[in-house]
Amino acid sequence: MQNESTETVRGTDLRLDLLSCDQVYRAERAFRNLMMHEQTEICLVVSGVGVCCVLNQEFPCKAGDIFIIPANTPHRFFLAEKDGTLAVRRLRFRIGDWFEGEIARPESPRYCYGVFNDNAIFACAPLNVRMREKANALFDDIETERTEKREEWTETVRCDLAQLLINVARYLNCSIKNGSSVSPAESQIVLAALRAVKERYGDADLTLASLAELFSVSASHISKLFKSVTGRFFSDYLRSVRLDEACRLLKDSTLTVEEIVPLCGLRDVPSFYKNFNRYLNTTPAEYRQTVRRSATEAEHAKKQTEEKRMSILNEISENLQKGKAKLVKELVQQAIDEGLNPSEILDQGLLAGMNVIGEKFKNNEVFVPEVLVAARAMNMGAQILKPLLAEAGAQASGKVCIGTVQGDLHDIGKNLVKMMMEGKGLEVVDLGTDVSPEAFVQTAIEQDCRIICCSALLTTTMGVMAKVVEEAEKAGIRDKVKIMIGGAPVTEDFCREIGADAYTPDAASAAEKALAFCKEA
Ligand code: B1M
Repeated sequence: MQNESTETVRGTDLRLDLLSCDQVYRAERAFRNLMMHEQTEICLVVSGVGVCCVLNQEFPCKAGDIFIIPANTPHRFFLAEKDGTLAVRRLRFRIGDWFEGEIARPESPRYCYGVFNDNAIFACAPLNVRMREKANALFDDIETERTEKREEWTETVRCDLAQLLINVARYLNCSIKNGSSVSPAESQIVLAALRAVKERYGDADLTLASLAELFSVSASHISKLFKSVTGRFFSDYLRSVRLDEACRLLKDSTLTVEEIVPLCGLRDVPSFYKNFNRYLNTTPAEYRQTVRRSATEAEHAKKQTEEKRMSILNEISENLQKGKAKLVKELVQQAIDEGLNPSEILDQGLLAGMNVIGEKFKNNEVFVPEVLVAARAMNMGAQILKPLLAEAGAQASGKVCIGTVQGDLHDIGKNLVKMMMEGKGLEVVDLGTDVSPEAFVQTAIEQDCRIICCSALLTTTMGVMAKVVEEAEKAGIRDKVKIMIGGAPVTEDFCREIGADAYTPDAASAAEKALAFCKEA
């Protein structure tokens, strides 16, 4: 992570770049001060064209637009233009509990939800290309930070974000309460005050007066600045941070009130009780009891949900092994209705059951008939999942042919690959099982397929895949058609050895690779 000096430089950079934005406008119902809101969200449109919908208003947006939205808007989302895609990255800030970040999935095909929490768009501005790159890099930093350190934001990132917020707010011409704007030097003072509260809330000597002394300005000046930028009085803010910490300790530790008070920079036990009661409307003991009770209840509910989830997945797996196709179908539907993720139903329910059958088959504990009925149950369950595994809004993006190679009758894996590919919007010509190399190549030529996909489950039939490659070369289509292979005994080394273009271990990665090949074309 960056050190202190990088942080300052980056902050300045952002400020300068913001000053060179091409164009700026404000939404009609813009609020006066970005920092006045408890929760704020910054959304950067990374690519695409669409609209930002907040309540009943729609604001056109395109790559590079930055939206700043205050808290508590119930109905809010970004929507791509028809048939298009829109990627939006968003960050959520809570002034009291700095920068709780969230990144919307940039790969979302149609829209990204935002948690906008008030009743109007605060402001938006199109950024110039340089600033857009900067903002994007900043989001990257935050994302790395979030992934690697989870919720523990480093000071550098906090500073960058605060700088971004303050400068965007200033650039958007958000007048502050007294009508004057805050200079960069003044915003640094506010920043430092915010940091001091975050770092030194436990120090009872931290007061407005001590900060004023530190910056060689009057206490009333800092107080005015702080209120202008954050919308809160410094003393209120400091108290709320201290009380928050006290609440955290009451909840997460066994410390007594007498031990907690000095840790939170609070003056004495009686005034702590008084403030606690005044601002939280309860006593510390009651608070501790209530949060612990709700934590236990939440834990219990979570455990129950997990048990329920596992129980239905186990039921799917067990009934699949027994070949109860109708029941498996019903259970899969029930799992979907209960909100389980389709991929976990596939992996931990259907495929888990199929793996058990495979092991038993190998050990001669079950025989062909049992395996066949299990396979039927697997196929019926997978059919229910098919529309859910398909990506919403996927466009027709290429044609492929698929089959299980000559001599091989296993088709469950091949069918799954086909299903996933269709879900990605690919057109799939299914040649079935026992497909000869000539049939693969002939179909690719006649139907103008971009990819030939071969599946093999027997070590004895893997060799047919090499013949498919040879046949494609012989027919002169090798430079136009990609050959993808897969199936339990197939490996990456084998793929290289026979000169095929790609090996993928499972249906999902096969579909992704195929889509990538089609996009290359
Ligand atoms: Co057979 N069978 N089987 N079988 N069968 C296996 C494969 C076996 C490993 C069982 C064992 O002994 N443990 C073994 C092969 C041993 C070997 O060669 N290494 C075997 C055998 C020996 C046989 C017979 C020879 C048995 C006999 O008759 N004595 C015989 C052969 C028939 C023939 O094909 N000519 C035979 C018959 C059968 C059934 C007909 C009973 C039935 C097939 C029913 C059907 O498919 N409609 C069957 C089954 C079901 C199995 C097992 C139990 C399950 C296979 C399966 O569907 N798995 C299997 C044991 C096992 O694998 N544990 C076994 C679930 C499926 C989703 O996984 O197909 O691997 P899979 O697909 C995966 C990935 O591999 C990948 O994606 C899928 C999921 O993400 N993938 C690709 C697949 N294709 C891909 C293509 C790609 C990319 C990824 O790009 C193009």
